Amino acid sequence: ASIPLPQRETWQKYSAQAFSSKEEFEFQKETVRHVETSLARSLYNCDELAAYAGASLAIRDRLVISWNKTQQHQTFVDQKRLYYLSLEFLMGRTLDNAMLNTGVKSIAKDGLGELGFRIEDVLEQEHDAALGNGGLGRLAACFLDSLATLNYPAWGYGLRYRYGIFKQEIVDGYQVEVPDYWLSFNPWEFPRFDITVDIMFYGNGKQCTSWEGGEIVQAVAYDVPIPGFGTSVTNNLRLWSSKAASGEFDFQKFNSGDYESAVADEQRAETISAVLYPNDNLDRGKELRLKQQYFWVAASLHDIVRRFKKSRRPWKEFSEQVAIQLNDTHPALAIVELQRLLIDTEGLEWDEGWDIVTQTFGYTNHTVLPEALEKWSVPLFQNLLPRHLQIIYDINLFFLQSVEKRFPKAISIIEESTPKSIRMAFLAIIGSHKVNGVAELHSDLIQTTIFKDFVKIFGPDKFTNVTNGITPRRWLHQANPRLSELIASKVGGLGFLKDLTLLSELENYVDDKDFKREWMEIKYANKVRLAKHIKSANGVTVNPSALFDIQVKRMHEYKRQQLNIFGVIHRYLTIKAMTPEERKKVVPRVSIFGGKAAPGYWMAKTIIHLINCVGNIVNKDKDIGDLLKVIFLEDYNVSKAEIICPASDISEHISTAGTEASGTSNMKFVLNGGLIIGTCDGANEVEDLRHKHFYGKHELDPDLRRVFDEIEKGAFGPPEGFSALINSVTVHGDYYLVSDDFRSYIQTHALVDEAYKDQDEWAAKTIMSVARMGFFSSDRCIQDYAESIWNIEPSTFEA
Ligand code: B1H
Ligand code: IMP
Repeated sequence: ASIPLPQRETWQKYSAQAFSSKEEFEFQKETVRHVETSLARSLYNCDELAAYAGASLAIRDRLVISWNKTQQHQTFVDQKRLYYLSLEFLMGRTLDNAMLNTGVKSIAKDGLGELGFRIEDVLEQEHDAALGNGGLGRLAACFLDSLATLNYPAWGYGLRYRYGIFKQEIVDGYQVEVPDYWLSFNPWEFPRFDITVDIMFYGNGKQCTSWEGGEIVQAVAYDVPIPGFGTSVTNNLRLWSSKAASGEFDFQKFNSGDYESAVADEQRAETISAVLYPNDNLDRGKELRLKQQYFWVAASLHDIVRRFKKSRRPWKEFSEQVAIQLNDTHPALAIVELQRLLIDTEGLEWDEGWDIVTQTFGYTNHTVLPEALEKWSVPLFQNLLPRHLQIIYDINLFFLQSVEKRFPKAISIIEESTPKSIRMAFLAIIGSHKVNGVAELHSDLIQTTIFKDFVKIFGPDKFTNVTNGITPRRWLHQANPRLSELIASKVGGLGFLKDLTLLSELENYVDDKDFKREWMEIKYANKVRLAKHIKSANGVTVNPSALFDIQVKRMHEYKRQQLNIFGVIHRYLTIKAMTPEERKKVVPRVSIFGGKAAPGYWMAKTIIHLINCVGNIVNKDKDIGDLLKVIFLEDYNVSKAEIICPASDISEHISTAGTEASGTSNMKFVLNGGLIIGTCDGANEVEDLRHKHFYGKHELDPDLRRVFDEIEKGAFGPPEGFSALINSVTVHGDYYLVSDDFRSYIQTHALVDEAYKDQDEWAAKTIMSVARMGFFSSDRCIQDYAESIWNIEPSTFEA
């Protein structure tokens, strides 16, 4: 419904202008106006939350103008767009980022000051948008920032969960999950009640070319503006929310007096987008999860196809206009759904359709862990999506026919288990034109192990690597403004935030005394800030001069927080056994942990409990004092990470060799001037070691034995709670090779202690590390995708 031609000139006369930094932004005036008119408050009842709301609405107004202009421009030029399909977008807070990206933070800071508020307190009011579990979801958020910053026409598509990842509380040392209802006030989303798609489930697809008689649920679009840094391009993230379809069906129920069951229908429909599955690197195969996937994929594809059709191009141009990236296999159903639309609805021949499909999709693999590779039970799938199952069988049949006989069942999409299951990774490979891993080692590994047969069939060109990256805007400029300023003063201004390779200039300052002093002062100030947080959250006083050793990430056995806490116990026992003279040489340490365990992951919860129990003993031990403190930070999330990453001296990335595809917090810590401890490559040795544990004799390292003895003696509380954790190492084959790596882990920490004593050399090491971080920007990563996979071009417009 656009405005008729004769009235458009008038309309344009009154149309709001896009924000330009030259234009005076009357922040105070607009904030007060929003507090008074949008919120109906006044100077007599404006608390920090209202100030946050008013400021957000004022900033939002600017953002929305650029957003509308960007969308109009992109529609007008009608070039190829990227669609990034991800079940997770771990965005964190928006206001601070929006102010920095649009260049109005200092105006807002001063303005809020004049109005009687500290900007830090106002920013604290915002609830994190936590629609993700961990690295995979945060990666999607960094990608959106880079796509907009680099002016690419790109949309994100996801689900608008009513509950994001649960809030973690620690009660008596145990994790307790609390629902995360984050939508009570969210100024950053725009409901589009006019943009809806009806999505069908169940029914029957027996006639081979159609699907009918199912249950219908409605998808409603909610749009979120994604501003680029230092550009007027503002892209769109579209999240779908489920509600009952408002057809005659409902009216009949209402009219016939069946009010209760009509409401029950409504609730069942709303359940689809109600909650994010809280598993990281784990597939549980639940029907509701499959419903979520299809609901989101079908709504998104419908929208993408509708937009494509507006330009009336022939179908063969589809993949010249549309690139769709699959963030892991969670959206792999999109391959099947597009083929279904093309052959069932649009009437294309199978082969015509299939060419379009395979030219359109790219698939990113994020994990080799077998328990994380998605499989769907065929009976469950058949019941929910009968027509899609037929299409999958056809895709599989044509694929198997096309390859030589020598490939056995190993490459079939259908696994001959009981019941049979659908291997989503295989479907994703077969239906895409490119498959990529997320780090050099990981990409090599998938090509030589889980996907090696497909490399033989399709050739090596279909497989590639795109090393992950992070956005330096949020993870340096926003999280660590002082460091960002200091760097800017040496590398020719803030331009490095858009070209991170400029950091290499810092190599010239590794011997600059003044620079190093300021560098270390900033680190110290960031540690003081974290120490304050620890004091208020944990009630423990930590010394900011101590070495801060941090491991924050989802709790998982493969990530080996257990190795870390066993090492901490070893350190504790070692210090306890020292003479006062020896103790003088000890480098004081604060071991900091944080991360959520999936609610059903019992072993991960046990590790959290052990960390808290150890902290409880060590932190109260007067004999140890400041030499060692052990902290578990409750409810690790994006906004806490922004405080934590700038405050590390050392961070830990110690997963079992070959298990962590990439990791991205490693990059955040180094970019903020921390060093890291990490596992070397060794994926090939892992299987041999596991075999030895099972069949050979394995002598437990005596120091690790001592750690276990102490736990078993009850030094940290009733030992029964920890027996499964110890047994997993001593009795059950030590799958994650904790005992194999314990010695070298302890030795590495000894090296760290020695290195930390020479603060000057330490400063030089951290500066050198930052100088070499240029590669790890998500801008480089997105450029790589754009050129080698998506074939899209940037596009700007006159603001
Ligand atoms: C990563 C996941 C993941 N890999 C299944 N795989 C999920 C798998 O809900 N699920 O079923 C959720 C998440 N997440 C992470 O991706 C890797 O472990 C990291 O190493 C990597 O840095 C990150 C981004 O590529
Ligand atoms: P869609 O492609 O129809 O989903 O539209 C996406 C956005 O592009 C809309 O919200 C508008 O901001 C903009 N837009 C859509 N159609 C037009 C058009 O015909 N001219 C200019 N902008 C448009």
